[in-house]
Amino acid sequence: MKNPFGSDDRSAGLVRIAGFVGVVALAGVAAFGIGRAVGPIHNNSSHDSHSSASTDADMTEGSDMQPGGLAATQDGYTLQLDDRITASSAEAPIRFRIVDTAGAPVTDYQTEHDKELHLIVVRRDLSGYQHLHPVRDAAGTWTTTADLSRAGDYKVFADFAPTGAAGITLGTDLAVGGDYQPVPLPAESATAVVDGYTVQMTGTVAAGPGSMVSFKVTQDGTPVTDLQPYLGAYGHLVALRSTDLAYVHVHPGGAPGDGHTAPGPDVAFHMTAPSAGTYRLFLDFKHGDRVRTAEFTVNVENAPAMPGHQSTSPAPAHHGGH
Ligand SMILES: [Cu+2]
Repeated sequence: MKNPFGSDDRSAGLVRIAGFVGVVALAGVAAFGIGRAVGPIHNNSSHDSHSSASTDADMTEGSDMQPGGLAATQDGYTLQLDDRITASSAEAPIRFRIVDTAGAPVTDYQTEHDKELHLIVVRRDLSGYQHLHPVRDAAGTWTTTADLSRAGDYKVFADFAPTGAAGITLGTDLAVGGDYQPVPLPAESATAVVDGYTVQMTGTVAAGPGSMVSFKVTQDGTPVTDLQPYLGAYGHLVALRSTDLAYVHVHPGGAPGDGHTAPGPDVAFHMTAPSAGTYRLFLDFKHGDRVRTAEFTVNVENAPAMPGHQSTSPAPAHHGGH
């Protein structure tokens, strides 16, 4: 690890994310209720029906902020691992299926970011992040290998969209036998170093509507302007909440070939945080024909108290764009 003894020193932080948690809670409850009724929680068409819960149109963008990955079964789909316990190995096999309510493996998927399914494997202490692309057979069984050389409890996320359904992220547990020595989360930082690249994060994310965050990639002090497309973008970002590994959806801010998105040095994303707390961000980018992952610890702060509520802390200067 880059910083195995990293403290949780919030004063070191450069990145502050303000969120309107109060309003988010209202919008979230409405979105969740509707989502249960019609199926997918990512149903964007549910926006209008709860807009009265908010005084700001931006706040109604909330259904997409419902975090995924917290359940192995959701919206009628189940992530089924063949083996929930495995021996440590640098090339540990992982086999799984996505099954429907009848137990039948799903074999029809939509392509998202160039792939039918994205598999994220990470240890519970948020170390050892891996973004994998398993291969599916005709019967619907997915296979890949992961580096599970270190013992511990792992979380496996499958991010996919069945044909005719909304995107969904299922999460399940995978135990790797041996002596588990969890490492503390590295301290908050807007700068990450990986493979000789330095990546600087800028931007403030509001919890409700989402905001743009940007990452500048430099190599030996020189901005990298020839990033290679990876998964249909110049970067792929996953954010996980440290308390429960909630999987936060992040969308690229532009695509290669769209006429205005440059191949670096800056890569932008639209991101939301579902609550205050500490998050780990994993940015995959491709350069020199290799995919590299820059990791950031970000502390998301609570929004100022809503009108009518008491607060003892001074109001932050920044109100998430208002
Ligand atoms: Cu992927």
